[in-house]
Amino acid sequence: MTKQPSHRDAVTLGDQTVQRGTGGETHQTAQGDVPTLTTQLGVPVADNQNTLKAGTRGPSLLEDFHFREKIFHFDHERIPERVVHARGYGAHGFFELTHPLSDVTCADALQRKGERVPAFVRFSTVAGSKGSFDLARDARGFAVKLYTKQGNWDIVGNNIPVFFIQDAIKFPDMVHAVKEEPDRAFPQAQSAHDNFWDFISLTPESMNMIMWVMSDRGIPRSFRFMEGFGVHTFRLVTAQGKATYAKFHWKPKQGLQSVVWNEAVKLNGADPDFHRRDLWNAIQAGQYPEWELGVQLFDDEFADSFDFDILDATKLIPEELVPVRPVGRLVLDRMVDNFFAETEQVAFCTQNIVPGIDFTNDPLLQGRNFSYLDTQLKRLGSTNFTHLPINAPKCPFHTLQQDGHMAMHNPKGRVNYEPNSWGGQEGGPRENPQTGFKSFPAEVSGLKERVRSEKFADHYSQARQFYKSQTPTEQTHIQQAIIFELSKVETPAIRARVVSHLRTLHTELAQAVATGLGLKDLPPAAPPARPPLDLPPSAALSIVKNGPNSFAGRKIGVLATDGTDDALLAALEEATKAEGATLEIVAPHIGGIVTSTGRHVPAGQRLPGGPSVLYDAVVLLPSEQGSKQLATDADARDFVADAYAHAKFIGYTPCTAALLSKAGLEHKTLDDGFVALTSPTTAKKFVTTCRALRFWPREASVHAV
Ligand code: HDD
Repeated sequence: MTKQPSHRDAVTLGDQTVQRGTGGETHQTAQGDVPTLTTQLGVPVADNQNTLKAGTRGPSLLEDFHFREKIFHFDHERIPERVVHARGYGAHGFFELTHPLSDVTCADALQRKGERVPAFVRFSTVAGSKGSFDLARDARGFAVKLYTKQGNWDIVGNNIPVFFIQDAIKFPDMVHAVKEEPDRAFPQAQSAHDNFWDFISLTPESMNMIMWVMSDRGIPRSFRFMEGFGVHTFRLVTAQGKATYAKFHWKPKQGLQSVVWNEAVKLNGADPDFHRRDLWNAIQAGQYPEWELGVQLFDDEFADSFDFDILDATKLIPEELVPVRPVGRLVLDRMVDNFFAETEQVAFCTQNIVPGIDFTNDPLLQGRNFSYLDTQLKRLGSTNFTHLPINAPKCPFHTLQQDGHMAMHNPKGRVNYEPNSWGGQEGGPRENPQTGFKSFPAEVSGLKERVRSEKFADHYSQARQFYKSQTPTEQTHIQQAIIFELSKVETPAIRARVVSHLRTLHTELAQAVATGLGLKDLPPAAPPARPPLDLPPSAALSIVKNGPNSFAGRKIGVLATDGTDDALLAALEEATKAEGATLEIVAPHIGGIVTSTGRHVPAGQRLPGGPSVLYDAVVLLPSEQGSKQLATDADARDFVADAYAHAKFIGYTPCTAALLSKAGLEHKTLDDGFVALTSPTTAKKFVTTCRALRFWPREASVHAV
């Protein structure tokens, strides 16, 4: 057989010199600093483009070990996604103690002011699968792993301080109900369907959580702008064995912020990765997000006097009753090197606690302590998942556990059992009654039975309190969210059953929802197991009341064209930077624009790919000529109309009248959410105005347009 001539030669493509392979494809070969590709076992690879064949057009040969290894490994790339919280995004950082808690706990990480421990945090949605979109209406996971000197401590929380159910035995039902329906496999990442609301309508203990998820907490603007909560009551324990109850809070230094529902719907199309991209961009830009860890501390006396059971995870303790005491700061300053190795393989377990921290008898927490360890085995495939670098402790550790799939640390030497009589170093690690973990010796008594405490029976009071604590804008959002969701429910009886619960919870809310659903008669109120209390509002429960006092970390979208006023743009750039915010040019072409002074400014987005939902505020800054062109462009019209409808602050120049009018807005009727940019000094005023984040007074009129 004659050998075919080789087509391998060097060609220049753009700014790169590359090899051309026998199929005409281009690729680089190892030279200089470029390392040689190898098999898993280090054998150098000569050709990564062609399988080994018998003859140029001949059959592929089984002998090709490089091909077989490559495909074999590829075939096994996927591991089961998490049964809940499948879609998530993680980052590294540290926890720094600012206010030691040595008076209430011997936990090593909480002793010395200024001391830092490494941290890894994974944020997530709950219901959607791994590839679902970020702006689902859902709770968000907020799972923190602290690599302390006494072992790993996981606080596996959410951005909502309460939960749907009181007992872990109901978790599979609750999750089945919210996930896609099993026959049709939809809807994906949405609670707006019959099964979910059917379950909810039969589970009144979920009412408090429902208020939270239907509020704007269910559609956060970014992971950086949401709170985190440990949810359960835990125990802090001193070396002397004194215990104090504790609830954990993470408060974002960046302030709270959410989007509106219509924006969320559009964001999911415009950028399904909106939240993960936001975290990535912020950390890469050195804008490290930060949260303050706080604790609510209380004793048995408070627990006994409190209206609810502190073991009931569907209830919170208002901050007005027990203030949040600051403890430290969590800073995320490094993205992962590899998503799979770290974010996908990180294994959080509620059972991961350290000396000085302990569980309580919360029946949800007790059940979780089984579930997480179990699920990691299924997901990661081996009891040795703790050997993965992301899961391994960063302090010394010595176990006598051995073997199993993928064992990377086995005991050294002869001794793998205890007690043994070898003594000293040779005898291996031994238990340590002084420093070892000791469970708080809580007294236990009672009959063995499947029951729930009477004190768990009030399901409406805190839900009502939450609703009452919101601003009118936020209350409207809750009403609209429930109307939206129930309008997707096909079974009228389910809708009516939910409204019955709402009626027990808050009559006006029930009435608004009933009207929105077109229900002729308000269904009777659901009979409560315990008459609801009328609790006072709590300001800490509202997002709007806890916004930032700065526009830092937010993003302005500037709609610009060739000829855009350079002085105004430069002033905006400066004011934005001074505020710690970012600015992105949205232009007719991705190549960017040339301003009035001939300066070339690159574009961040081409207009059709850069709708205003991607930004916290927008500026309309085209030239006069550009403005005329944009006035004929549907994407430009939507850019303006959406920014207006989503109550965003809008900066504009006089020449944009035609564009505004296409979006249904006239100069003379513009509200206070618009700032005219007439001189460079007004640019600063615009950015300062944006600190309020949204111009909420506009919202009521938006629906009337
Ligand atoms: Fe859970 C994952 C938070 C109740 C069973 N849960 C998971 C994650 C978070 C939470 C943040 C993702 C962790 C990560 O990023 O890897 N879960 C909560 C909160 C709850 C809660 C705040 C109530 C207070 N969970 C809960 C119950 C059970 C589970 C009652 C079971 C009885 N959760 C799991 C799980 C998951 C999980 C099946 C799926 C993937 C994983 O654990 O690692 O074990």
